[in-house]
Amino acid sequence: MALNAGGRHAPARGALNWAGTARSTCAALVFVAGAASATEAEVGIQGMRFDPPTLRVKAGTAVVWVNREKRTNHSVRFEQENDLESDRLFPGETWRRTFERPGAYPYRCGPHPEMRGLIEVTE
Ligand SMILES: [Cu+2]
Repeated sequence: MALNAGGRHAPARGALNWAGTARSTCAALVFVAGAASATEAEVGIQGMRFDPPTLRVKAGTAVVWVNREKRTNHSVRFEQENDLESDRLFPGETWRRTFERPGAYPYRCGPHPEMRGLIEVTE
């Protein structure tokens, strides 16, 4: 009896497992699709600060700096990478850089070196 019951129920359980797997796969796909639209992250520049000063993103993320000042212009300057620097960002202007490789990317503002920020890129 136990064997019969097991024999009868085993396929049903298998089917449920398959359904369960299919469901999680779907959920994973939805999650990935949601994450895909989030491969952009923003750093505001306001009050002579980068906000947030430290931003952690996944590799492949485009970081967009937005100057939200009323008058002051700034830049985004990576001195440790051949002094890669954005143009001056006037109020309302943006600059974008995509980070493909994991690592730590410190930067500062060209005209205001005391303004510092860090992008941490993870796998
Ligand atoms: Cu500045």
